[in-house]
Amino acid sequence: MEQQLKALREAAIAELARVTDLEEAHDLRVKYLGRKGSLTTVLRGLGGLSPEERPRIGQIVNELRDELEDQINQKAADLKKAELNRKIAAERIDVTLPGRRARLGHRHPVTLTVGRIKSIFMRMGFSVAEGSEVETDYYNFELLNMPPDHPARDMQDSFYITPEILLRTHTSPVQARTMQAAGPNAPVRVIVPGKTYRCDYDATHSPMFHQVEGLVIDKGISFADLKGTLDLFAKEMFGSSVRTRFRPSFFPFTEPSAEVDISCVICGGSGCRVCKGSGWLEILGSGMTHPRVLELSGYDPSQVSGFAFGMGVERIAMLVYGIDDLRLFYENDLRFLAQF
Ligand code: 2U9
Repeated sequence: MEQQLKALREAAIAELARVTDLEEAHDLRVKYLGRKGSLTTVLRGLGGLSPEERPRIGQIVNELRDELEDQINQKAADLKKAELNRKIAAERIDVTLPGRRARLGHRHPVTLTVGRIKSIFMRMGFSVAEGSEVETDYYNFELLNMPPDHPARDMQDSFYITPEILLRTHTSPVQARTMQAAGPNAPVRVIVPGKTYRCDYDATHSPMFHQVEGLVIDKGISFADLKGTLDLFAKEMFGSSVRTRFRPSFFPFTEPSAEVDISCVICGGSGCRVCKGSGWLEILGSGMTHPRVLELSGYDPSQVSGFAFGMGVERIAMLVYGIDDLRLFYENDLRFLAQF
């Protein structure tokens, strides 16, 4: 029995010397010390020994178990330590590596377009005004010659907060407020960029979109001023070779009113897919400020006259950059946005 234990000890120690990883150490522990392990089996066999021999052999078995347990634990600890050292060595930080550069963001194409529009009008002497995106029905509709039940209100399905308060459907309330603040008959030359809201969503409409509107009021302002200003704007925005065309139209706040087209930026006017063969692209709406609108904000239409215009910024940006779906502006896909 003693011989058998000695051989078992030597075999275990020799095997332990060959162990190279934690898994092998675990297997070895199971093989010798586990419930069905070699040493446990010997321990069970003690019952067959004589009562004199049993304590002595029992002690040897216990000592051997403790010894093997210690040695396997030691080996496992050594292996763990070696593994950790290996990891630390591999993860060594190279302090000489250049730092990772933070990617610089840039302006959104709609912001870029608002910026260009503003700068063109500012060079013509316009000032810039901004206002609230939440407005009263009075400023958004009534002061612009659209009393309750006016059919023009239906064209712009609005987001109402209460029956009196809504998200502005155009930036026009800011012009009305500008006129009131300037005082009766004081000259105004202002553009108003900003977010506007209408219940609409497809490839060319978004429930939130941007407008730039403008208003000029002074003594003797005529349709010629309107044409000259907007023709110059079109040439600055789309290139000096574009031509403009003024088509009769209707808005409740201007009379007469005109849609402004530019010669197609793609084909130059000969007709293509973008201009649907017409050679023209609509870029904005305009007109002479309606006498009633002047009156409603405290001006005297016998003393002063004015013109006004309004454009959708997304539409202008689509024409400038050649984009065919307005929804791209709001999907926040960097593959799209990084191109501007
Ligand atoms: C005041 C007086 C007049 C603003 C104007 C337009 C013509 C116009 C549309 C263009 C496409 C809106 O973005 S769009 O959907 N706008 O055509 N807007 S004149 O006229 C005013 C504004 C305020 C006191």
